[in-house]
Amino acid sequence: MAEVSHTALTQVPGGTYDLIVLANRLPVDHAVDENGRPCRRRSPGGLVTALHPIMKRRSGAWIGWHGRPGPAPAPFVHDGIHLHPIALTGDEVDGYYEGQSNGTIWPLYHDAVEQPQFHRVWQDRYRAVNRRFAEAAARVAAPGALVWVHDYHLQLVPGMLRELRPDLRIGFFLHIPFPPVELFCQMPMREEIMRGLLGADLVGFQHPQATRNFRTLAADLLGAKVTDRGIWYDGRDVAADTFPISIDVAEQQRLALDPAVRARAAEIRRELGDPRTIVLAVDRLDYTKGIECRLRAYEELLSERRLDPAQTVLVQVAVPTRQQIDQYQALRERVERAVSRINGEYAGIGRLSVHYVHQSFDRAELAALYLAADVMAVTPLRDGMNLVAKEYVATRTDGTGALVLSEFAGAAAELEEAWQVNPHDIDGLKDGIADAAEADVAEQRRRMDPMRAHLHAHDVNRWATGFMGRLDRLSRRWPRSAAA
Ligand code: ADQ
Repeated sequence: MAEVSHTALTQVPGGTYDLIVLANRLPVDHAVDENGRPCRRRSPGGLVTALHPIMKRRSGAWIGWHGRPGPAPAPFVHDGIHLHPIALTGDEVDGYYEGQSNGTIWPLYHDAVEQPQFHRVWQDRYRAVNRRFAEAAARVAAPGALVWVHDYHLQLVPGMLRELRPDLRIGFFLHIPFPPVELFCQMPMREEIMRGLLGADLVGFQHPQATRNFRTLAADLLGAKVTDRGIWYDGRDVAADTFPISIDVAEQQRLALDPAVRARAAEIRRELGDPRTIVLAVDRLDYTKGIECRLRAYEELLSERRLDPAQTVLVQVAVPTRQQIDQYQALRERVERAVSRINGEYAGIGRLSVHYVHQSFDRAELAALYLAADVMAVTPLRDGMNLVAKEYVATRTDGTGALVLSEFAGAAAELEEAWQVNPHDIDGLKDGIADAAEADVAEQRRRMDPMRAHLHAHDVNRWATGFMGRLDRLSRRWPRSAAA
């Protein structure tokens, strides 16, 4: 990605922004320029791509952590967006980010596939950091501004911000699943989190089941009145609805048609020894992504010769993530042991059965991998959406390729023609992968074409404008004179 310059703001225009995004991280990463000097680059994520044009057009502000413990840099402008960094101490990174966000909420909201940990000191730091975000937004928002809060790190912010600035229109979007009552109710902060979310005017989820869970919890836990129109709580109406996130389909397609990317895809196939079947998996190295079940299924398929060990390669890209957290270190060890066991048993000299890559790639290399793969295995145990599945489909411009997709990924509600599997059922998972590997081109296209058409009609721009348009339209229920 091209580096974009940034300039420090000499005067921060406090209280003037009409549009504010709050997310745990700012949309820039620390990097090094061609002269070896530190610089900042726009992060590659889909959220940034989706919001960037709107933020630029409306001169919006983005509030988030800059990614390192210690004091925050002064606000600055980067690529047309006003960035307001939030400072976190080392203890807050431990308690709010690695603790309450990723040690409690992340596993709990993903079906507790790993045991959530509950610690009061984590909860205190989560509250303190959420308050800091809310106060920062309250300081810089113009009267009646639209504020969009993102994800599980900041669930208390809507309620806190509403108390500080009742004039604002507040939206919240959860990128991960929202759990059923039985699981959510384990959380010591359960009422507080529900009240925090219900501080928003509009709460958005990836999947209809998450929206249903939220509405049920609002009634059961807080006694809110839930009707077809919305949720009536604390004298206000709150809308809750489903807004499945998507990808930049045009950009993905542009990459797929780039001759350099196509040449690289052919080269990858050659480098892998031109096997008959390349199975690809691309995930953050996270216990929710179902990597171990997938390796088990693949190993059994080789052992039973349903996949020919001499003619099949699995490329498992596992992006490093949350490496300070014990559960992630333990997962890495287990995955790497399984990969060496499979290679020890089925690889030959100069021929691996599993290529395991614990690295981050740029978009072009990832697109080349998608083009090279005959079968894409996206088999998380639970996932809010899963953009990798959508990226694979959008990249296959000629309608070939086969997507094996977990029914527990949010994307399964839209990509219905994929080979859908239950990743906990190893026999079913094996059948899905084996069938996908055997499908002829006609069968591949029969499934790919409708999925590709769906993505064209539902790209990330539609997601962002759909959510913001809905929030924009919601009538302002609070007088502007109440502004701070
Ligand atoms: P994630 O859990 O991070 O996101 P996902 O939706 O798959 O999961 O997004 C991963 C992104 O990282 C994709 O755009 C992918 O291309 C990229 N990526 C993967 N491997 C990479 C690599 N080796 N190098 C560089 N980039 C790589 C959370 C939720 C999801 C939800 C998203 C968006 O957990 O369910 O879909 O947010 O809402």
